[in-house]
Amino acid sequence: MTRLLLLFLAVLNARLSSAHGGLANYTVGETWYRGYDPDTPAEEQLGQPWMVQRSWASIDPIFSVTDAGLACNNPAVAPPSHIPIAAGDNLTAVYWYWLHPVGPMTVWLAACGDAPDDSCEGADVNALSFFKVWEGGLLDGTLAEGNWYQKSFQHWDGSPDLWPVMIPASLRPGAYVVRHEIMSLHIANKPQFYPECAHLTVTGTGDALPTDEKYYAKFPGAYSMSDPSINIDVYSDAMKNVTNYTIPGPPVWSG
Ligand SMILES: *[C@@H]1O[C@H](CO)[C@@H](O)[C@H](O)[C@H]1NC(C)=O
Ligand SMILES: *[C@@H]1O[C@H](CO)[C@@H](O)[C@H](O)[C@H]1NC(C)=O
Ligand SMILES: *[C@@H]1O[C@H](CO)[C@@H](O)[C@H](O)[C@H]1NC(C)=O
Ligand SMILES: *[C@@H]1O[C@H](CO)[C@@H](O)[C@H](O)[C@H]1NC(C)=O
Ligand SMILES: [Cu+2]
Repeated sequence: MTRLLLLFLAVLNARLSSAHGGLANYTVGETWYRGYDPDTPAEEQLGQPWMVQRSWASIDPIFSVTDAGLACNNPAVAPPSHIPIAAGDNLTAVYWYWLHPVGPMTVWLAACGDAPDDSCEGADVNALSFFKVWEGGLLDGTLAEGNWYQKSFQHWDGSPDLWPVMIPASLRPGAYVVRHEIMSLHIANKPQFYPECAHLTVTGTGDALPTDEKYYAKFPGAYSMSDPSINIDVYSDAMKNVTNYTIPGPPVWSG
């Protein structure tokens, strides 16, 4: 009895923890870039010449808006390589599965230096100034039952969940940290944050960066539990029929 119960609990626990997830790979056109895999030993991945993503130790969410891992997850060990991409091209984030339906998804960039040959390897991601280049929230319907981008990007047929986002065409060339974040709000007043970061070398002929301070944010720092879009119970009577959702953080800079 006890053994069976323990076995059952172990299986249940594996199921529940696999309900979380993260950003596994990136694609640019037909080219795939391998991300960090928390199920593979760290020593087989950290420092490998092909690695383009900051490391993340587990698929579990971050629960606190003041966690240092809100920037680029934990422990966010810097990779040696950068993904080359032209401004104006799409970077696609690949998730092998995603199960949570409620909450916004955002993509951010932070410049690591001014020269095109600069690297993000030495960057302190908690000190970088990130600006948001894309966001997807409630597309239609209600907070509780509506069609969030987070719901619409999921596939249930075993094919990967793809999240394509354009790098602004006018962006100044250089090295950038790209930060993808899924915020899951399916548990009342207990937001879950799933950030992952990679390093980019952006090429192009543009010279733009946001000039207005209102576009910039740091992690932690960008979010607060006093934000009604973060500390929210979407299933409460007061909220469940609401059909608008204000995505937290600064406005999107589109170049
Ligand atoms: C995707 O990333 C995983 C690790 O997260 C890796 O095992 C796999 O080889 C990658 N796929 C491709 C096509 O690069
Ligand atoms: C490129 O990304 C944009 C979102 O920024 C998306 O609307 C568009 O469908 C993507 N294009 C391709 C070819 O995936
Ligand atoms: C929410 O909408 C449902 C269906 O229209 C309705 O039955 C319910 O009374 C509404 N709840 C509130 C709090 O407005
Ligand atoms: C919906 O819009 C109203 C009016 O702008 C705003 O006060 C409220 O916070 C919004 N609701 C959500 C959940 O973002
Ligand atoms: Cu989860």
